[in-house]
Amino acid sequence: MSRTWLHRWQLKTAAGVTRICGRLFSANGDRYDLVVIGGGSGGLACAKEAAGLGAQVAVLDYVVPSVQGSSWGLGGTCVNVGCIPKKLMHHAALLGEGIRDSRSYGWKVEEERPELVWSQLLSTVQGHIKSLNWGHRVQLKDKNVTYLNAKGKLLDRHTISALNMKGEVTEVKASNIVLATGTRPKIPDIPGAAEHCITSDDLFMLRKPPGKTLVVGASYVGLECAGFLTGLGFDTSLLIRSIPLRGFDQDMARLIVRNMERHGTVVHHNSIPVKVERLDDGRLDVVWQHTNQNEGGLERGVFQDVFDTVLVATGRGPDSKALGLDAVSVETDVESGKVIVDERDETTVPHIFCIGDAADGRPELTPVAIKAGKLLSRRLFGNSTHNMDYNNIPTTVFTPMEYGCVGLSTEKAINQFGSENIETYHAFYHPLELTIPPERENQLEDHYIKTVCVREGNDDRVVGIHFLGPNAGEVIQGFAVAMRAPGGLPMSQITSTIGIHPTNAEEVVKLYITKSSGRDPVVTGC
Ligand code: FAD
Ligand code: NA7
Repeated sequence: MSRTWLHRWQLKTAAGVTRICGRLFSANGDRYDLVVIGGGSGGLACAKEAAGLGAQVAVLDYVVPSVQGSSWGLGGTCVNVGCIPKKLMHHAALLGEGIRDSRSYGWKVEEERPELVWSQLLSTVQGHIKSLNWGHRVQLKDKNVTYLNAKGKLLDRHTISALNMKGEVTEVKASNIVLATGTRPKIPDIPGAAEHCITSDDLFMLRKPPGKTLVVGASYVGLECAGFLTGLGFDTSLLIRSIPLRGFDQDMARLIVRNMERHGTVVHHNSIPVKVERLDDGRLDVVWQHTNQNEGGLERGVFQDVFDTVLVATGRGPDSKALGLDAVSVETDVESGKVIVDERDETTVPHIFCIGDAADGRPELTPVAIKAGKLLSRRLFGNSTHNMDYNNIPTTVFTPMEYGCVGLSTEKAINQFGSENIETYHAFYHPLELTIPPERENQLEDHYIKTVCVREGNDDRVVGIHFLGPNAGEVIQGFAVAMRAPGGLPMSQITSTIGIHPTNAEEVVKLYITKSSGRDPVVTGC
């Protein structure tokens, strides 16, 4: 531990257990300039930036094992059980499908469908994660950030208790505290769910192949997992309670689900799980119910099937109670449990801040947490007044047919500007590379693009861009830059741009059919 001192003493707890206690001091005295609780995307970025600006910094990171016992190293959700393993598995699924497609391009591939060796995929994914865990530790060391693998809890407005795996408690004093503790999966309150179901915290380290899998929940996490499991060759079903991708543009969400069905995922709409039981052979017997009781099924809309794995992706939430927020009067939202913050990311208590997924009302995305963390440190230690701009944040859903978007959904645009002021430019298009393999034919017509615009004088101002197709994230990233132009992005700016041919991104600059014209938006050819 660099440039820190640990003074230790022993305490008898109420239970009579002896605990090693101590106080951790920074090099400059009895307080750190900054203590960050949570070593994920936001916390690490914030800590490193502050240290680079000369602050004395400590980071506490601790992973409470999942209900099924999964645990991981430094780096938080994104690195260990989020973006990174998800994207690698999505890519593995695309590669498998690419091998199949390659036959149409002249490659001699004997198998109808190449076989996945799950253990090899797992070791590749986990190997990469371990290298990232190590990289984060090295970066903290290089920047003289003190790292404690310990669970943080606020004792007072400037004191944190840090409990490590051995049960030892250290007290750490800080002038500023940043909460960057993220969220964890919620498990539905139905019989058998906690005992037998896994979450995304377990999926990426499953020792056995998941086999026939039921995914419960239609957030992006649920859809992405169901999508890549299908692509990897597992028999996969999905339960959707109400609408898919709540909060996203619903035209796009419907097309994504239609495409997933054509791609092979069995989708049960308007369905909720009722119970999960383990059979003698280890498989899981699941009963679910149609929310419309008049549907068919066993009786009054009740259905049943047996699965090897049940993955619940039914939302995420923070563990605010464990942080001791009540003791220091940091306010949280009653419903979400997330920490209430102002535009400077400050909580209801001065000098205590919250960034990333644990903060109320913030988009739950890694680059958002990272940028917020860096900007906060620059305000605290670099004389900056620059706040995070939470508008026009692009994102991508990595379903088999990817969906990238930036700006407003149609629903939000109508809500904000009124339907009479909205114009939409749209097109169904066929990605050239997918028109060749016959296996892709039934999915071709799902590729769709739209720009949502506000009518302004002679031009339309773009307030949302939505792209369904290959490499959607790569396509949308550039358009997101354009959306941030001062004064906004006129539609004429997009349509006057020359396309790059032949690409899928050029279909955005070729948009010309408006929804109000009522014309068929199917475009073909060059
Ligand atoms: P986290 O990264 O969750 O880090 C919080 C850390 O704090 C964790 O290590 C936690 O164990 C630790 N902690 C919690 N409490 C304490 C405590 N009391 N003491 C010490 N440590 C504590 N985002 C994208 O941008 N792109 C994607 O493609 C994407 N895919 C995702 C896929 C999945 C399956 C999931 C679940 C998420 C995905 N996300 C994606 C979201 C992204 O992972 C999060 O937005 C991001 O990790 C949030 O960063 P954070 O710093 O707020 O929290
Ligand atoms: P969300 O967005 O909170 O979604 C959770 C999903 O799980 C959603 O489809 C829910 O259906 C569904 N759900 C929740 N409880 C149940 C039960 N009991 N049974 C069946 N289905 C259920 O998920 P995330 O937390 O993963 O997403 C985090 C953020 O990502 C989110 O805030 C967005 O900004 C993007 P519902 O729609 O409620 O009917």
